[in-house]
Amino acid sequence: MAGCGQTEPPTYGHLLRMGDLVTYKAHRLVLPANALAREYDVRDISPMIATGTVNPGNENEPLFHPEHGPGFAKAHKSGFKDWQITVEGSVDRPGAFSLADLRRMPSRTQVTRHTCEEGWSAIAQWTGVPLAIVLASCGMQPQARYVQFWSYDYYVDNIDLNDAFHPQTILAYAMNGRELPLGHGAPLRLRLERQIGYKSMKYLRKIVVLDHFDDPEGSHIRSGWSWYNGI
Ligand SMILES: Nc1nc2c(c(=O)[nH]1)N[C@H]1C(S)=C(S)[C@@H](COP(=O)(O)O)O[C@H]1N2
Ligand SMILES: [Mo]
Repeated sequence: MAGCGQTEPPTYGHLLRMGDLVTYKAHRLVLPANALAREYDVRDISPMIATGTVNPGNENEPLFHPEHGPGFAKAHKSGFKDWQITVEGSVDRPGAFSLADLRRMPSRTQVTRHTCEEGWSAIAQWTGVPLAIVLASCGMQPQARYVQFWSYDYYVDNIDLNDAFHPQTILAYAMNGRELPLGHGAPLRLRLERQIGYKSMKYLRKIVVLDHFDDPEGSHIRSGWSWYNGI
């Protein structure tokens, strides 16, 4: 299941996109599939600002999604009691998980450095369930190649299976030992420690397992961001 054959980012035949492909191939060649990003001590935790969307329920946010923003605001108001994340696509058992469901699953805690493309970085402790465990519990189908994430704001992105099954790739519900704060992606965010900050999506709503690369409206790479941005 976690065989993780190489899957290449799309280049659309663009010269600049070829750079993505080269970085991707170099990383995949040089780093063992499970090479860990550096982990720090809790004493290294630093202040971290919340950036990008800080409340997807606020209609004044640039990435506010008219269809999903109001639902987020409602869920936030009730303390995410009825919130669920759905998992669908190429899995034997599509399903939905509440926060309680996710907290009952095995967890991983890691102190890691977040690096934003804007040039700042910060160290924080993240706790959550490894994505691999959630995917396995849904029965990944053998033809699956990508895992796509949808947020409550206008944000959709995907990763390959090498990253999806990496031990430090977690669905985080806690930060620095407390519930994930609103600004940092409550109630659930991705932590993808071997890529740059914008790949760690906040405010997760839906996970779709894909056989083929899908680059929908609102994805980063459509607006010119690298699909693979390893650090
Ligand atoms: N849904 C969503 N996820 C997101 C963003 C966003 O605007 N919306 N911003 C990204 C960027 S560019 C960074 S640097 C980090 C910021 O995480 P933080 O707010 O916890 O510091 O989240 C990433 N994930
Ligand atoms: Mo960022």
